[in-house]
Amino acid sequence: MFLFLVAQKDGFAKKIEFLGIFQMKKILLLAGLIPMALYATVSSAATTVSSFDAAYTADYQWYDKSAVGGTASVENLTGQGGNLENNAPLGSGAAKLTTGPTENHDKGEVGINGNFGTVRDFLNGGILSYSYYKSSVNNGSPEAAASIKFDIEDPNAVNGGPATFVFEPYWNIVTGVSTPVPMDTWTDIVIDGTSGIFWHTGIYGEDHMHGDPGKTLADWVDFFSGEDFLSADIIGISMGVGTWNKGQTAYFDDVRFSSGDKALEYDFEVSVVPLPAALPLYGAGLAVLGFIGWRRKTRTASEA
Ligand SMILES: [Ca+2]
Repeated sequence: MFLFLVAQKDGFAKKIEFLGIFQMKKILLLAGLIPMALYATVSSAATTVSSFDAAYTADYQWYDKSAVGGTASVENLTGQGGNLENNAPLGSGAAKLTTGPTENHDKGEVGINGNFGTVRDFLNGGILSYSYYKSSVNNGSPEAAASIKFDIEDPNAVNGGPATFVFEPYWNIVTGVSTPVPMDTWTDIVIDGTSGIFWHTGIYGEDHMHGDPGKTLADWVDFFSGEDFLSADIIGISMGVGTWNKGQTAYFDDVRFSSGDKALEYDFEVSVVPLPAALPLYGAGLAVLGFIGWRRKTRTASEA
């Protein structure tokens, strides 16, 4: 009888132990799957940008190029309401550029340096795109919104730059006609070699255009026919508002560039869920395991 009881108790303990191991595996599996799922939702083809470096550190690394009273930040749109939050183009965050209320020299700007191929590459099927949102709050200029810019350099020309070629939404709603930018709504921009006009800051002896409407890159190739603009290198991409755009709150997101063998997409989001942040989930799993172990001990003790 005593031996039987001991055998039965052992059997019971083994059953509990088996359940314990089974549950432990299930819990660890769950604890492992949850952060993996979180990680998967924030991992896509897009590169997530969660902050701007204070200065250039490396190619393809976004950095702050703001001047004077301009600011650049990555914002969480959750809780902001309206189209800003509810029609956000990619994820729940976006980049934000601001200028102060009084000074024309304020500029909010961020950018990346790198090797983006030649103008020829871009004219041969390249695409540049982004989404922008112009806030009506403190709006000091109906035409201002986040602009997109190429830095272009022709190292083989005497006056080959670098120069900045600037695409501004207000020149491109009706091409070449200054048009107020829609406010409090997200707008998608898609530019290729023959659509989208850019003004430039001076190249090949041409003067800084100071915001005159400009031309498509294909038309600039024709305009600079005495130069080898097709072979010029695209060495930077920037997003900016200002100068001469007071009181702006300009958001942008989902910046894409594809040309030649380059295919870049940037999603501006306050935070990626990093794996260390998932550790509390593992901790919770371990706590449950501890509880099972405690219960097993308690129940085994009560059987004794
Ligand atoms: Ca985003």
